[in-house]
Amino acid sequence: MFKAVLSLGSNKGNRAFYMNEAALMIESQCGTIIRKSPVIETKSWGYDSHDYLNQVLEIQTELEPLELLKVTKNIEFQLGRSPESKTPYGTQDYQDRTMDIDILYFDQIQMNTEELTLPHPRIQERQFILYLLDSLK
Ligand code: PH2
Ligand code: MG
Ligand code: MG
Repeated sequence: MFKAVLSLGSNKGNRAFYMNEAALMIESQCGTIIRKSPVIETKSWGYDSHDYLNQVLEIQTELEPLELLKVTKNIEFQLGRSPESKTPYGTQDYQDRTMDIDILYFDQIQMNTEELTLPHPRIQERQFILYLLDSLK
C-alpha cells in the first residue's frame, strides 16, 4: 500500500461539479482519500485565463505510480478534458480544463521520465499548491 498526494484543478464549465466528481472517481478507481484540503479559488497561474478551483488530496493506493497516472488521466478524460495539444518538448502551453489531476508526491519516490516526474517539478513555484499542502487535514 502506497501514499500519494494529488492536486485537482478545474477552470472550465461547472468547476464545482467536476471537483466533486473527480474526488468520487478517485475514491472508486484509485484508493481511499485519507486527507483533503479545502477547495479554494485561485488566479490562473502561468497564463491569463479564468480562475481555477484547486484542491489537494492524500490517498492510500495499491496502484504503482504509472498505473495511478494512467487511471487519473482516464478520469480527466471521462470528465471531458480535451486531449492536450502537442507542444515542443519542455515548452508550456496551458489550456483551460474541466479537470486536471497531477501527482505531486508518491511515497518517497523520485523519478524523472518523459511520462512522469516525481515529486511534481513545479510544487515550489506555485503558492496555491504550497498553501493547500499546508492545509491538508
Ligand atoms: N494548472 C496549470 C496552469 N495554471 N493555475 C491555477 N490557478 N491552478 C492550476 O491548477 C493550474 C494553473 C497547469 O496544470
Ligand atoms: Mg497541472
Ligand atoms: Mg496535469
